[in-house]
Amino acid sequence: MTLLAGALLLGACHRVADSEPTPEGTTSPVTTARNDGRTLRIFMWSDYIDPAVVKTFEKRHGVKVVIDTFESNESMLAKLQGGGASYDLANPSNYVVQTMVRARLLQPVGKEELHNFGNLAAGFLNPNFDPGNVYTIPYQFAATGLAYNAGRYTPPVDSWALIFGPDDRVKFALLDDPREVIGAALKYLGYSVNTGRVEELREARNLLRRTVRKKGFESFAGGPEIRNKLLAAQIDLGQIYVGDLLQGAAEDDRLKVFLPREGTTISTDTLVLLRSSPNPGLARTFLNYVLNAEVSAAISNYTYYGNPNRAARPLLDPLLLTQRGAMPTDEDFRSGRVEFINELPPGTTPRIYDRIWTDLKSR
Ligand code: N2P
Repeated sequence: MTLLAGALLLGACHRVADSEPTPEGTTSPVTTARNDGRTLRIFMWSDYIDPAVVKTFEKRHGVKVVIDTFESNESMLAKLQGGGASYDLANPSNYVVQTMVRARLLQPVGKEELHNFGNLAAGFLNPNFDPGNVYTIPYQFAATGLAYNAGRYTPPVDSWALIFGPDDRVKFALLDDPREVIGAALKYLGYSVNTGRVEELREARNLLRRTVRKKGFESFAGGPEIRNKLLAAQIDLGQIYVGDLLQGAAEDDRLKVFLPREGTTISTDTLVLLRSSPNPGLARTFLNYVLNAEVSAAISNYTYYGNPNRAARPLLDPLLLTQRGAMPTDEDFRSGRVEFINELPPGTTPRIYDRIWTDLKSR
């Protein structure tokens, strides 16, 4: 219930009727849509699905699923807007969904056709970034934390100061993700991760400039890459999406993660149907499949990400339900300590964020 109550603070509104989850493909038809092609192409965050679940889908439907991965929303958007890639489904975070709608990249998911849509927890339905769930289904989520390998280094405090403070000995990596990096600096300074105030953004930019000039700054990297650097004890600290770290902790229990005391970011990652999808029928069959309780639970039990599926909850690994990074508490949300990244209003603000990022990456 913790997760649900927290998620309700998202600005979600209405409740769907409680109904029994419909098992996919066994006792009921998967979807009324026809399957138009034999290959489904998905553009997804890396390490974000259980390969066994993909294999089962391929076998059951006699199709091939090709998954290409990305490490940030911005790189995903650049590839999709560049054209040329013919994906059926993509996996944007909440805060770029409206950008994709405006760019006419999406078509409705057709939730009426998805028998398993009713499995979703009410707190995740009808979100402010997609009223009525026209274009998105919630897939997974997690907060972003700071991680370390206790075999190499134990942080003296649970604070972003380890990275942004004056100490120059700690070796660290940051996510190659503009909203996460700028968001972390803003949180450290006591500001909102969605601020449009020029003075606050200038302060964050100056802090980040000093930070990437530190001797200890190792690199900008994707989540799984940071996990691997921690596993190999190449860095002391890494900013990381919590699920990516927990995947590593399952392998080596010296890997630890915490949510810094000044607060941190969270986002919901969604699945969307691209307007240019060559196989919208097969894509909807897949959407319905991942909404199945067993399938959804298998995905989160493999990836260690937070799960928005109410019917899947009893099947989740208990570890997931107690991990604060994967499942922030009500108090984390209420206090603003864990803050959702929202889309910035079109205009000058997104350009300021872009400029800060370009400036940092060119240093
Ligand atoms: C998976 C990262 C997903 C979290 N590697 C991004 N919000």
